[in-house]
Amino acid sequence: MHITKTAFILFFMAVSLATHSSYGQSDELQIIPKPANVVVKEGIFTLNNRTGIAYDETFQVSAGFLRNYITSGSSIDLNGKASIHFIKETALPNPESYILDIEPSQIKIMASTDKGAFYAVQTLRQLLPPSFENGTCEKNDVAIPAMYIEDSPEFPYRGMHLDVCRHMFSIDNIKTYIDAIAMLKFNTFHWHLTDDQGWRIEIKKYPNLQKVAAYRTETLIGHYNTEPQQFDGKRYGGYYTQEQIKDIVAYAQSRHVTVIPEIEMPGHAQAAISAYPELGCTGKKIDAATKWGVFDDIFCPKDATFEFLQDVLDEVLELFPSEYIHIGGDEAPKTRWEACQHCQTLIKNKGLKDEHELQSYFITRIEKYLNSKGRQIIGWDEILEGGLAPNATVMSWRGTNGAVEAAKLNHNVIMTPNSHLYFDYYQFDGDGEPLAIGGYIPLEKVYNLNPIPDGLTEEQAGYVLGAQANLWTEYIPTFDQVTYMVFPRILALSEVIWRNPKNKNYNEFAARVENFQNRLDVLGINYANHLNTITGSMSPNGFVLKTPILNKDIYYTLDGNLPQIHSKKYTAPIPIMGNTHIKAAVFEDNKQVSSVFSQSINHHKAFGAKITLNPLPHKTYSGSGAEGMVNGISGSSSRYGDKEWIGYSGEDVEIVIDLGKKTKINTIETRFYHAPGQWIYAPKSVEIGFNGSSSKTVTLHPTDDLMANLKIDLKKTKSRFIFIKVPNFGIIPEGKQGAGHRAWTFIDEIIVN
Ligand code: TNX
Repeated sequence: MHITKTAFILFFMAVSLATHSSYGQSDELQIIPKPANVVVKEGIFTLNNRTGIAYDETFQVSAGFLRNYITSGSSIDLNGKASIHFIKETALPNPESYILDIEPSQIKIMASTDKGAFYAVQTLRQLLPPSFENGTCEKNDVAIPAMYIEDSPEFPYRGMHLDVCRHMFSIDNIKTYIDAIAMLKFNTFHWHLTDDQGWRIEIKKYPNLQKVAAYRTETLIGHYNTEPQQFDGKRYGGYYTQEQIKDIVAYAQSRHVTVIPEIEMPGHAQAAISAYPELGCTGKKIDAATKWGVFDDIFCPKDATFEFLQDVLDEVLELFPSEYIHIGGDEAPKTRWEACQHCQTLIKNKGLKDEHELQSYFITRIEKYLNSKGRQIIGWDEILEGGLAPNATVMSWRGTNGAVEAAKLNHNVIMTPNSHLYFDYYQFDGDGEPLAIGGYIPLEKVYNLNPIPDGLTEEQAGYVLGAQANLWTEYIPTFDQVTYMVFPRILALSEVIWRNPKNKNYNEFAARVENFQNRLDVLGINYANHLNTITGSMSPNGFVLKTPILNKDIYYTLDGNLPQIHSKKYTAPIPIMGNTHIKAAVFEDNKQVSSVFSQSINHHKAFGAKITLNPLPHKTYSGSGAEGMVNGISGSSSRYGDKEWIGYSGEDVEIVIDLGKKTKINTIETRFYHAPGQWIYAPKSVEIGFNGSSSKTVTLHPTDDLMANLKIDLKKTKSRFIFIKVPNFGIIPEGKQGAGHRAWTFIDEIIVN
């Protein structure tokens, strides 16, 4: 069949208009990521021993995958007459597009490339029972509803990252990871292979990388912020041999996944320097890092260092055919370069302004080398500082500013903002989660991401190649925990980058996630499940209880007792008239299927008062807005990213609370988050004022549980207004994470009694 592209699209629109109206939400197709266009047709195709596959060599990988999936998933042998046809169709939007046309008599998979057909196969896979995943399908006739799907990705770069330096995972684990991402139509695996805590790629020319840099003497136990820090006393490490790496690259290719290796420079290089101290500026012997963070010993820009890096890259290029090589570039403190004679002379001789321009010189020199070998570099957004290397692609991780800046400079960007795509952050703000680095990125937040950042013209938006979630593994020692952090958030990301839907419906998506869990169960993939979890929020009408999937039965109590099936059923917001404690749970068939939601609401004197914040909080940490500061609900003691804390990046804040009338005030209380590891500092002091009397300054003392508590006793001050000035902590001191940047301020509920 050969039709022009326009004719094809017109034809398709006609079909979809004709049938779309009958296709309601209740019979939503259970496919993730959701295909762009689906038309359900009459009848079913039956997969059985009369079925066979026909394809030519264009479709070897995709057809081979389907054959293997069906024959190893069931007793169906596919030796029948060909009724699944792979057909080359060039009139499609791009090489990854496909058509999957299921009719009662045959299935047609149409694409211009094997890659497109591979995605058709992944869609078809999700139309088969999950039991195919582990070979336990016992049916001889498997019904597939007839439908016509035309599907195409929004973004050409769809990535998942994995850090194997902080913790390492087996070759089989890496393959499972690649399988999982290919199933969801991702096309890139970003493999973070070198860092301060371990060098994980065999480089034959430098045996000490294997002998020394691959190991650390011990590892931090528990959270970085828990003082005193403790260590396990156990040597940890290992590396992937070049044979193993070839195996992984080939495995990924057979799933149309490109592996992009990351070799970090000039920072995060402590392990390499532990093996070859001359690569650092001081030449002193150091060890691979045993805890997390940002370290001063970085590669020194000497000719010998560049020679080393070029040798390393030569071996890397042999192993990885990817167009892109990731060269890191993040978090490189300039302390050593400032004190290094060689670096200072280099700055002078090259006419550079400072150490940032020296970093740019470093990256540009490596870029030139890689460009000369026909490759392109990707770097973290710090490579913008001191001037961007001419052809570099920027991976924007510190929010989206880096992306905006790079796109405006006509450079390609990949979105990995730590506001939405850091899967090492917590995904739930209740108890029972495994220890994580911090942060809070629930499923819904990932689902609501728009990979195109604000502030770009349409043309500039064209530089956004796509998005990627990062999985840093400081706090992730096992592969079960890797998949727990990744699933289900990867499902939301797959939908966002495959489709970037305009009209999002989180509840509908959550229902598909619940269905997808059946597949994960059969695959034996450990995942987080918070779909039955109740969340609460204050509204003008009272307290609202919700679950991600609609129409679940929620029962609640206000007397402190555990909710039961005989408790009050939730139907409308619960009015709050005084101090209240709500406990709630979801019940299905008389059985409790959620954990107990529990929320105290403090009906203090400023509850529901008029409040203004100047300036407004940072848009990533805006909590529940100004009203959320007096909604009776305190923030979590361990998650500053929840919807009760508000955060400011470097700014001073002024808060005005209007109690409506002159009110007797005895105490004012609040909390400031204090987690120096995350650049968050409580202010040194706070000023509190009232109308008609002079203001008071209160000094703050952070405790070791990440907080600074403010409580001021006023002995019956009378005032209608309360003025609170919260100055920013200021510049983060040397030796701390984020040194030289302004600190973040996080503020909790303001409680007035
Ligand atoms: C920052 S993201 C890092 C990593 C850490 C991560 C933890 C980036 C380019 N650098 O080294 O593992 O934060 O979330």
